[in-house]
Amino acid sequence: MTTPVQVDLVLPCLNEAGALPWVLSRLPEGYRAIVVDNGSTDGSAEIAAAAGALVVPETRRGFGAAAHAGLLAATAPIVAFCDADASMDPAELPALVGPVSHGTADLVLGRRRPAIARSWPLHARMANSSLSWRLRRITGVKIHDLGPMRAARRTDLLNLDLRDRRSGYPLEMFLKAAEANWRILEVDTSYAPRVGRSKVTGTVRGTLTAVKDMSALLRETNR
Ligand SMILES: Nc1nc2c(ncn2[C@@H]2O[C@H](COP(=O)(O)OP(=O)(O)O)[C@@H](O)[C@H]2O)c(=O)[nH]1
Ligand SMILES: [Mg+2]
Repeated sequence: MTTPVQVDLVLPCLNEAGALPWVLSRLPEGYRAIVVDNGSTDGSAEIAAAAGALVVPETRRGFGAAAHAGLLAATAPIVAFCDADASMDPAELPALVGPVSHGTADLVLGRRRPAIARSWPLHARMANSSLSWRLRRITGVKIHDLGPMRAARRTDLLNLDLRDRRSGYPLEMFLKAAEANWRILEVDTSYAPRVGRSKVTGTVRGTLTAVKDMSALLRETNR
């Protein structure tokens, strides 16, 4: 008998053919991969489908557009998110999902702990640490990293009514969850150098877009 799907794992994917086979081989039992593809040209969608993932095509570009399309396609009680670049290991997800399924947390974030310095470009690490400091001050939630690996109940996430469709999506999720007094927990996760080229914070353009999207959201919070 096959285990019913307990966790849908949303993997936004833009040209991650080199990373997908390993990423998709690391899912724990009872987890289903939802790969959201924005017209990758390297065969990512075919690789994901061949590995048994549910492939969701999304026409609108952007990390948030992909992450949200995955959430809408999910049906499991718990939804997790993870990069599809092999920088983080889906085998570590139970540490994030556990507190949600046991009802002791509403949102669990993976705090990235780089195995080696090269995992995380200095500018991205500095931007993230100053952002985390601001977020601790604004919300009182003790976070040290706005990491992309996370888990929460599907219906809770849908109720947040997230609007950002670019790089502000993870921040909007955190801010709205804090506003709604969710119990937010941070757990350590390992962080390795990604396979292939970064689409967001590994490039100057991607980082500037992320900072712009996130600053707009922080201004909206009015504090
Ligand atoms: N579908 C889709 N996925 C994206 C897009 N931008 C980034 N991603 C994926 O989102 C994840 C995070 O992006 P990544 O390049 O790793 O950003 P970084 O971790 O900041 O370097 C990766 O799995 C990317 O393939 C996009 O516009 N569409
Ligand atoms: Mg990444």
